[in-house]
Amino acid sequence: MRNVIVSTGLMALATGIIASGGCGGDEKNGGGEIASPTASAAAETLLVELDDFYFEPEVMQGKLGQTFEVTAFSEGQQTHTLTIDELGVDREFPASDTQIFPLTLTKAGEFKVYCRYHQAQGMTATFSVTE
Ligand SMILES: [Cu+2]
Repeated sequence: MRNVIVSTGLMALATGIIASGGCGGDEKNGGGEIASPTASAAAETLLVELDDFYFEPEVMQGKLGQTFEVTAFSEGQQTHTLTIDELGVDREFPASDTQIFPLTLTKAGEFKVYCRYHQAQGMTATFSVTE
């Protein structure tokens, strides 16, 4: 009887390890296999286009503490960056590149979104984070 209980416990443990491994890309949640589906369903998608020489949308908005799944794609001929100093974002996009990454809004305020190469050409946008 005791042996049965122990081996069932081990099976559950092994299953838990395998399930956690499968969610490796979700380390921001740290909640294991039960929390992950809920958390990723709650993450809103934010589409950002980088082009020669502008961002679309020009104004992005969110709430303090919110996490977005950002899908950023470059439609330009030039290499661009998606840079937001205050939110710790600095990604470079060769022509036609697409990147998907999580973005947690850790500060409230109006932040400048810009391309490091083309901000002089007006390649800027605004990220507004409300409390
Ligand atoms: Cu640029």
